Amino acid sequence: QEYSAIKLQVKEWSPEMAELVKGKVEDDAKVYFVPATLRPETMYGQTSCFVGPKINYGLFKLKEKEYIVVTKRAAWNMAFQGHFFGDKFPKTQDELPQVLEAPGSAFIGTLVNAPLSFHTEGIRILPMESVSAAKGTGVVTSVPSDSPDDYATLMDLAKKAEYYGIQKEWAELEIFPLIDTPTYGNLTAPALVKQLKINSPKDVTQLAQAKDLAYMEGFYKGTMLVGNYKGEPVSEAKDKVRKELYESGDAFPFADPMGKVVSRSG
Ligand code: ZZB
Repeated sequence: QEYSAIKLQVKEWSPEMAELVKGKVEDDAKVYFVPATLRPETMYGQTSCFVGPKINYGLFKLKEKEYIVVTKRAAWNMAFQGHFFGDKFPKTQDELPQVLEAPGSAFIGTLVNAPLSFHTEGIRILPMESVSAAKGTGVVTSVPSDSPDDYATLMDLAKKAEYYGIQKEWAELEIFPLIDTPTYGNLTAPALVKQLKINSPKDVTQLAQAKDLAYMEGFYKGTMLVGNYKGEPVSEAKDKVRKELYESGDAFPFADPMGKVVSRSG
């Protein structure tokens, strides 16, 4: 299965990162967080972007004045897929063009611009404990309308904003309906979270079940309510939105050879 790697450009660093990038990244360079998604058709509904607070991330130089934030493991995969440096191929992970390393916690509060999102003012980098360092890019874009994990995490972040060291409003951006489904209406994730009585991101068994149900219902029975393919079945719109994102340069294809094996085990 192919992931789409979406480019979320940094608009304003968290105070901690603003210090760290000084002298390491040119002032006029572009830096992107790069989540991997299987649901490009839901990108209209991005309300935040998650990192694992304890996971280590690198800032890797992609080309002149362009950097990405992903795990080293993902950067290494990207190197094999031809996304870095045309000429000098890294022989080991240590040869990757990493300019700095930081734990996910350092990024919390960073403001990024998410392609296609209705929140054009930008969305925040927020912590999610269940992000896996061994899958995708270690960065996850959050779509609470259609991803039960994202919805449950955002509810928890808003409830315990102080504990997480975030501003409550960052977790409370408006959730717009994107996809209509016969069984769960137009807000599939909140409906499933309620129906399966999910109270927190720690309810992993129910969340795994909710995720499967949301995937199936969305893909086979969903109809787009927004965007250029409004009125079309999700099964047809998905590839069209993906193609659009690739052509605009806002995303690129990304395969995760190992991630695929672990990913459907939940
Ligand atoms: C946006 C999105 C919108 C997603 C949605 C899902 C849904 P899978 O099937 O297990 O491979 N994801 C990606 N990388 C990670 C990671 N390292 N740790 C935790 N979660 C990760 O899952 C792929 C999906 O899991 C990806 O697609 C991403 O979230 C998340 F409406 O991106 B998705 C019903 C799901 N809906």
